[in-house]
Amino acid sequence: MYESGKKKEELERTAFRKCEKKYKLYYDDSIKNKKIKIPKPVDLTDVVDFRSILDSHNRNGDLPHGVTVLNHNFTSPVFSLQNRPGFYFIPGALSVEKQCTLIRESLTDFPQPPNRTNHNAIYGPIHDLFVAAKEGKVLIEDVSPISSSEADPDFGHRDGKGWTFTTEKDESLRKCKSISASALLRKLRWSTLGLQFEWSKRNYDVSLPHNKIPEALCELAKQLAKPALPAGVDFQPEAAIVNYFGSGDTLGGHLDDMEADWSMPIVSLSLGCKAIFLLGGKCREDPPLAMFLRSGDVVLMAGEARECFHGVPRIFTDRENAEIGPLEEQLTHEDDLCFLKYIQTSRININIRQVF
Ligand SMILES: O=C(O)CCC(=O)C(=O)O
Repeated sequence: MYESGKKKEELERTAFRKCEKKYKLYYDDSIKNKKIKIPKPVDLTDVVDFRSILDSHNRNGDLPHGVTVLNHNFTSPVFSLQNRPGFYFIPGALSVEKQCTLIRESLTDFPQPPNRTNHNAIYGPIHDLFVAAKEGKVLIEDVSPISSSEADPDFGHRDGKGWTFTTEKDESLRKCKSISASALLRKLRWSTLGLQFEWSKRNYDVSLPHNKIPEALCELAKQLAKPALPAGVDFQPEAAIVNYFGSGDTLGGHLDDMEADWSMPIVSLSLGCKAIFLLGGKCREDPPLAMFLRSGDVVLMAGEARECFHGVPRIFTDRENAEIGPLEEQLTHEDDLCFLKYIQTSRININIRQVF
């Protein structure tokens, strides 16, 4: 998924990298007070906005040059780009209720073992991270050696030690390595569902323990994939990557090329704060097209579009630009406030794939 091999200096000079730098979050260092961080202004006039394309299409049937619309039975039209065959954008494809359900699941169920997360390599599998963060728990290193019969097969590198959550403010714990659950939640960058992706090998490791993709997500992805498929061909969701973005987080330009059949789409769902997505060409030298991704938008990449570099150089976490009003109106129940607090400054992307 992440291209290696190319020298850093070569990558820095490409059109894709230049565009990433254009939109990336930089702070204004002319501000004297170091505690106040003001984002540097960025010119967004070249960023394609499919929501406003949708509005004007609904009003008077207008479409900008190079954009076409497919007749599909979704509540929202499906847009495609003449110069990027296989790329589809469905603005507002997910209802606000569905978005909220997926946000809750992405924070509670999806990172549960045997699904792996970026934390596995250091801490091993972590159960109930979101609940632990809500309860103010702390993950501490348990230095008592564990026997091989107790060892969890999913545990990465743990050198005979384990990590456990505690609420105790015991003096003796001061000597242990520890990290708060809320810090871990902020540092959660990805979790994998279904067949587990092994980042170090850049491939799916079918021998790793895994559960099937949850039924509701599987059905949703199958429905959403339809515009990218010929009639009668079905999409079989086998794996998904959930990406979690906080302020300043980016996803560098890459190709998703570890799946066997590139005619099958990647179904990519956006939740939470607005982002900029870059869709490049088949090489990094091709200037990418920048577009906004908002909560509820869905992108499909199939066929030729699977060969196009893409990435996320920016998410907007400030009130004015995040555009999460509908989520704020929906997540008002007391039980939902912790999800609201998280998503007010975060973005979640779920991308679903057929592997074989
Ligand atoms: O966050 C996004 O919208 C894109 C995610 C992506 O490109 C990936 O995980 O491969």
